[in-house]
Amino acid sequence: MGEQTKNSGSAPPGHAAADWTVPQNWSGYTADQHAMWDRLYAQQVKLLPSRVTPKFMQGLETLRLSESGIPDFDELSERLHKLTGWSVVAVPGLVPDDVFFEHMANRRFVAGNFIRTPEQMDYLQEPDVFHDVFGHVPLLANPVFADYMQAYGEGGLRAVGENAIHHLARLYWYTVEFGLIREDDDLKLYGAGIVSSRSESVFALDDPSPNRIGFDLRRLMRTNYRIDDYQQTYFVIDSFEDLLKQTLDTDFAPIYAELADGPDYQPADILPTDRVFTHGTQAWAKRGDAF
Ligand code: HBI
Ligand code: FE
Repeated sequence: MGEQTKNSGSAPPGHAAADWTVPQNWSGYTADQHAMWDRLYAQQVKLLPSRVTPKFMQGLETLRLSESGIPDFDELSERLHKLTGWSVVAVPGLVPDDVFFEHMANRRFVAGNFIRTPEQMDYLQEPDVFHDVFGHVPLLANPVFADYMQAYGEGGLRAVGENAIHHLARLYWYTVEFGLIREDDDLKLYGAGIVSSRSESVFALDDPSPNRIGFDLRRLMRTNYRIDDYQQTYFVIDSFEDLLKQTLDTDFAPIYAELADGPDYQPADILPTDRVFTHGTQAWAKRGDAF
């Protein structure tokens, strides 16, 4: 995921390198852990083909991610590097923001090397190897999305100096993690937090509860998000090209200054200026019982 933030400057755990990476230790996974990957993989590939952008399915295929156990990061990186120059490195869990951005700016995607337990099938807080590799890595095989991720890392490093991570993190959240894309007049999934979740893969696209509104960078960076439940609003991009172009063409420093004065929008707000695809009922958010 990308929701939590760790303070810059905290030290890596003893077994990690200065850049927080650890050996994946692929030979250390048990048969049960490989079987957990296979189970999650089979579940998602049943749901996704009609729902996700075809660019994601292409990435799964060209990277040969499959139902044959947790991928070996070195082999995966070799294939990915040939396509877009990205590689996948292992980390023990969440890393500080500046470390996260530094890796991304250098086309290294940090992935948790552990996998969820059967009790955590549907929800866990720290990003595991299934979320990170199945959810994030396929689109890193797409040249335009790969450039967007690097641009985000570079923007993140600048934001650290400008005390603006809080606002920039919303861009990651509402695109990389929970983004929707419009393709041939249909909405499709591309966010890693959605495509790695069985229930949100359906909810994000088919449920009448959430809002679905057009991507607008300034508006989005004013919008709070939920980390404890499904999103109440999903932002819809027109294309990866447009997302990349807007990110590269925008000077963020003046926007951060403008955003510092508020207002913040709540996750379910709809504004008169919004391009609305779905005006959600918010029935799910209002249901009353716990998630
Ligand atoms: N660390 N391992 C890991 N994975 C993330 O997604 C991550 C992180 N540290 C910080 C972070 N995300 C966020 O600050 C970004 O969402 C902006
Ligand atoms: Fe993530």
